[in-house]
Amino acid sequence: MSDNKAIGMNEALRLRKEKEMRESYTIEDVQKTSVEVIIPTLNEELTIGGLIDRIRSLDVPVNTSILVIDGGSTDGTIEVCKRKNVRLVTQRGRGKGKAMREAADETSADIIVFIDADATYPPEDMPLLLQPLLEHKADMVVGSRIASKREKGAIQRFNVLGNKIFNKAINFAMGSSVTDSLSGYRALHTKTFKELVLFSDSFEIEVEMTVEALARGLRISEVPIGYGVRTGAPTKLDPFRDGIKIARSLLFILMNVTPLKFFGLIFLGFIVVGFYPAYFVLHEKITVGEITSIPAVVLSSLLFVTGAIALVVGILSELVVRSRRRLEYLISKKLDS
Ligand SMILES: Nc1nc2c(ncn2[C@@H]2O[C@H](COP(=O)(O)OP(=O)(O)O)[C@@H](O)[C@H]2O)c(=O)[nH]1
Ligand SMILES: [Mg+2]
Repeated sequence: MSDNKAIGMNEALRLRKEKEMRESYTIEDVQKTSVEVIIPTLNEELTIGGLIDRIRSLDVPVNTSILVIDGGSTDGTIEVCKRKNVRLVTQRGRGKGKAMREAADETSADIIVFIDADATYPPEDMPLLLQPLLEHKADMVVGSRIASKREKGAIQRFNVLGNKIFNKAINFAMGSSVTDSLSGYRALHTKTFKELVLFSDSFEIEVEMTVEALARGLRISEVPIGYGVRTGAPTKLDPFRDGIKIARSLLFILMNVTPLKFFGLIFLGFIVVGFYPAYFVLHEKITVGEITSIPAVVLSSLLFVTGAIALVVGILSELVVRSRRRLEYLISKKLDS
């Protein structure tokens, strides 16, 4: 994150806060910590009951409660939740991302853990997610479905490829090293979640959370978790339709967060392509002595000019983003003092 001075300032603020928290950190604090396990559901009657039981039988030193946020299930999901006597909220809007944002407004717990209702993420791994948070070693902990702990076939090949491309794009833009930007198994303080500016309604919420957290200089810690094959109802994620939606959102998010890199790449693209007709024109001038290929002159000029415009847009956007972050930093400092 060396490319951003504003993040440097956030970093300083974060380090100060972290030091203060570490000094006051005790086992009693951990025991007093409340955790809300938020489960977004849409027609998961076959798996939700078992998942609730598994969460309830966890042995963790914190006060754990469960909140199911339902997207309008038409199967027996609601009945199962009622039978299990679990807190159930029906979301107002549509989509998993919207459900997660609405659920966060419903909880008064200190920490939120998001987990899918399809029981593909093992709740037994939850202590791994909570530990770095409780020890103040991370601001967001993500369960990463690395190959070694993943059941064979749990993620389709196409989705693995998509995940890799998104991780690479994020890591290039943010200078990070995330390995599973699409994971839905995440833990963070409720306050932190509410500070993230999230607009995603659907499955883009995960990449948005990752980039937003990185842009704010928050520490993302990834812990390897198991990941099972979906055995209940079919997935709600359409790899093509949702993949395109995620890619589109990621492009816009990165454009908003690191505009100079984003438009800088477009600039480079135009310049590299523009060199070809420019070379042609130069070669003609040197060998023939005069330029006859006017289309090549026009084409290379257009490409260079378009590239230059992209660069100017990138520089201006970067200035806007940096001053916005500075303002955010000043406001948060004011609110803290
Ligand atoms: N509340 C709510 N939950 C949803 C919605 N769409 C999907 N889910 C739930 O979100 C979780 C992740 O969805 P899933 O289909 O497993 O996606 P995948 O894990 O990416 O294949 C599951 O528990 C779904 O039941 C929705 O529109 N609203
Ligand atoms: Mg799932």
